[in-house]
Amino acid sequence: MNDKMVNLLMVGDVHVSDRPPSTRTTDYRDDILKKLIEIGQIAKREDADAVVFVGDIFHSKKPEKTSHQTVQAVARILGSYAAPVYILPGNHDYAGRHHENLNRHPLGTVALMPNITLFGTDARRSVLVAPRGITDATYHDVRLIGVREEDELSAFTFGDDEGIDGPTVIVAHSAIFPSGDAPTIWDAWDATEVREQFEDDPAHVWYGHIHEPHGTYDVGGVPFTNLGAISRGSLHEDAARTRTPKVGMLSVWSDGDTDVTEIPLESARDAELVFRIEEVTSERSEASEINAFAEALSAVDIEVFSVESAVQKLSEHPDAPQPVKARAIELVEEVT
Ligand SMILES: [Mn+2]
Repeated sequence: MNDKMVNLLMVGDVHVSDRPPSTRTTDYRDDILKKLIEIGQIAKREDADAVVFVGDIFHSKKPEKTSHQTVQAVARILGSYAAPVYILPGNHDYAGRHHENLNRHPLGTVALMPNITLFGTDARRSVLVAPRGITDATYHDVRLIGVREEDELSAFTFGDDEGIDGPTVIVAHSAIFPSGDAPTIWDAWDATEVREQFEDDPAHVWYGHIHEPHGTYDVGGVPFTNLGAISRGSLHEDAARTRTPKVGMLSVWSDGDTDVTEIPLESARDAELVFRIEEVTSERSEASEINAFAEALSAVDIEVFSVESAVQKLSEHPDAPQPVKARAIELVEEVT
């Protein structure tokens, strides 16, 4: 039977920040807040059963870098959504492997809003989302299982927990790439490797963390989707100047079929208005020095995909002049 669905409004990396990334104009924070407001309007208009964030709500997990004013603005906007909000914390939202410390970070404060639930944490790995207004027992809730950035591939393995026989959606903040596209320099996963972990097939795999959209693609009968970040933080991203930020409505039918509807954000402004394109071009020579420095560092064994470890290695490096260190740390923080 295929006659009832749960509509999940899926939102990619957000990266709210008081300070704009170096490539962006000063309106960066307000641009993102407008997108978050628009997402609430879309959820209402499309009658979403839930809004699901796939990680990295804030760019900096540090309280001293993310102001109370910004945290409160995010809390107020997400708290005003008519639908329940489920948030998978991303690597920018907490110190790696330490979910118990989320109460020290901006996201822990946002999660105090009564309609917001964190999942994918040690305390709450999965959540059940019910179709709104439906109490008929013949319809099944959809289970969302969170996979975190620091998790191993085996985290994608899941079983039928007792009493749960509705569809399962894997929501991941992970470096997954379509088959054959995974860059070798990163600790990235080929979607085929992820697919091989499943004992029972999930209805869908939806992931964030990679800011460039991969769209929806089939991996051995399981659909995978990444629509990219809703912010455009970096010109390093190939498509940053041309893509329109999108969210996606993931409709999950009770028999496990899914549909994805991509919804472009109308509040997103043209790239020419949000990027400091001319200034950034003139800063390229500075960037190339930093690239040379980063290359030298690659001789050292750095786990490049972990921002924390890379920043720590950079800040401890004896040969780097202070301004270069500071700038390099900024760039590293912008990458993921
Ligand atoms: Mn991330």
